[in-house]
Amino acid sequence: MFLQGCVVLMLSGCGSNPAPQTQTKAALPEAHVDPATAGTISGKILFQGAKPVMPTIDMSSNPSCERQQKTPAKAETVVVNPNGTLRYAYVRIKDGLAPAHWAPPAEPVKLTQSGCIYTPHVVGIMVDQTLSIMNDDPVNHNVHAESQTNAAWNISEAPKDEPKLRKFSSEEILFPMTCSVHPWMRSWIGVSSHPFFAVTGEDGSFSLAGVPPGTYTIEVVQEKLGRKEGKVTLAAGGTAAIDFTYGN
Ligand SMILES: [Cu+2]
Repeated sequence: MFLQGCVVLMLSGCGSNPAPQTQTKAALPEAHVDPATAGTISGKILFQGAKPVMPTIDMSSNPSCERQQKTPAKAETVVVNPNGTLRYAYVRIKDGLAPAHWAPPAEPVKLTQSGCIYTPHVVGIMVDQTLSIMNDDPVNHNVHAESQTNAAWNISEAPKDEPKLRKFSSEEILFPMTCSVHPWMRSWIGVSSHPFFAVTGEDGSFSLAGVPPGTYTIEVVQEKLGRKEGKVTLAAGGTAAIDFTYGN
């Protein structure tokens, strides 16, 4: 649904794009999707084998964090859903789109620090889209973007502070967002140059809507289990399916 929203926004919002910031972007034509021929690529990220057991996060070094957990929080490094799929897998079109500049949605993507945990655990955002980082906790956090293609940064955020707003100027998939105060805090950020990405949820599925017809390389990135890719061909106005399987 989110992806569909991106495309609709881009189709209607091209006139209000911010000025291109780099020569590369300036040289690219604005993306255009013909709704009459666009289709959907969908699938599931499966996990076979013994489900990994995630350790309980030790927050004893910071009682005010620990007090916020009704039950001890578990790490989210590998989360296998009850239906045998993987949660928090980042899926995207890696290759196959015509070169174009895709304008980001105007609305920010939110990343919240709550109970001394980053939510969501994996964040998908577009190049030049605003990331709004909130601190819902009664403690200081130190938001550290450990990006490599994009310039890394590290900012402190006081309890209930105004959201910190940041953008990323280059595609980069994935990099960790950590907290210098609480070493267990870690989310992963995927910065995409186009809107065709998704993060799997409780059913492990993804759906990339509004995709122009073509042959595409689809990539899955999981923070611990690594990258996988496969090819799909999407007919005009059609649907295409591709599943990926991780496991041990
Ligand atoms: Cu923190």
